[in-house]
Parts: sequence; C-alpha cells; structure tokens
Amino acid sequence: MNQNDFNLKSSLLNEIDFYLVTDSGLSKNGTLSDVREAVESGCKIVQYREKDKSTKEMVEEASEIKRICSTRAIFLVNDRIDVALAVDADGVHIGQDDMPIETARKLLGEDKIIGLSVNGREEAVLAEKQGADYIGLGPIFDTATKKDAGDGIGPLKIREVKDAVKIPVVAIGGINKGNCESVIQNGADSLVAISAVVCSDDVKRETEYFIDMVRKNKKA
Ligand code: TZP
Ligand code: MG
Repeated sequence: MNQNDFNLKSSLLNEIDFYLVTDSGLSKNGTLSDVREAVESGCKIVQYREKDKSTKEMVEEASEIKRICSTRAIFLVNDRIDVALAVDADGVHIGQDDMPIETARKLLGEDKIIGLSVNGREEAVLAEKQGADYIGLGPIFDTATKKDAGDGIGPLKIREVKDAVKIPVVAIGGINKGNCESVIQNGADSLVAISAVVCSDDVKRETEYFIDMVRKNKKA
C-alpha cells in the first residue's frame, strides 16, 4: 500500500456503515460472491473470517478479496496475521485471545489497521490505549453464529463504550433487521450482521438495506 492508498483507507475507517464479515459455513452463495455483492452495494469494510480452510486456500481467497476491495473497501483478515501479511491486506481484526495487539502492531507496522474485539468499556479503553484503530463491541444480542460469544450485552452498553473512546465502535452479534436501529441509535458507528446477510440469497439487497438504515439513523 503506498502512502496515498493508506490515507484513503484510514479516512474510509471514519465512513464505515455496514461492515461485512465473511462466513463460508453460513454463506448461501459463497464468500467471494458475498464480498463482490457487498462491495458493489457500497460496503466500505470487509473482514475475511475463515475457520475451516487450509492456509493455502486462505491465501488464494484473501488475494482475490483484496482485488475485489481494491480502493473501494478496507480489507481486513480475521486473526491470521500471516495471511494478512502474505496478501498485503489493509490490516487485521483480532480477539482478546488472539495475538497480543502490541505484537500484532510490531509485525504489521504503523500503517496497517488493527481492530480488536471487546466486550465492554474496560476492554474498549484498554484497546484504544494499546493502539487499536477501531473496536468490535459485542455480542450485542445473543447469537448462534459464534459458539463461544457469551450472552448479549444489550444495545445500551454501546453508548457507555462510545462515550469512553474516540476510535470507531463497530457493533456485532445477533444484529438483524428487527433490532438494528437500536444499535445505531445507541451510538454505534457501524454494524456487522453476519447471518442476516450471508444466509440470504440476495446479499446485495440486504447490504443496501443495512447501509440505508445506518445512514438514516445516524442523521436522525
Ligand atoms: N463476534 C462476536 S459475535 C459474532 C462474532 C464473530 C458473530 C456474529 O454473527 P451474527 O450472525 O451477526 O450474530
Ligand atoms: Mg479471533
């Protein structure tokens, strides 16, 4: 990534609305199709989250996703810093039990985006202090998509976290068309809805729905 691309991508981070996280186990049309459709619908951030494929397959798929995202969307890899480095992704998203953020930063350098999963205010404040570029807060609601996610913290916690940090707050976990407005109304900058989008046969339509909803509720 040259300096211009980096500036473009980091300023894109302040504009994210719907955030696509891939899930090949749940996807109806396949990960690459989901990414293509979401980015064509205006999604500005994609996280490649793959738990079942070989490293070789992941590097191939990640390199194709990078091509699709190009300068249109930020491209992050979940957990696998090696895969992110192999394809020169824009960054990674890591969890509390993944590689420590300071180590990830050393490996990736200052120019890459690092997102960290947090469960509440304390972890959020620490994440910001440790140099996270954004946080993924959740699970907001109970979800079957991530088996060890724990109980939903509820949308009111979003405001508490939002008031405690300056970096963007992305809400995740159990979010669907029925409850998404409360997530944005309580201060989330962006949201992830995995099953609600990738289980659909029309990822374009669902992505557009969430993008519109976020924009309307941010203005309101
Ligand atoms: N991290 C916290 S909850 C979750 C992840 C990856 C799963 C979200 O999936 P869904 O289908 O949007 O509830
Ligand atoms: Mg992880």
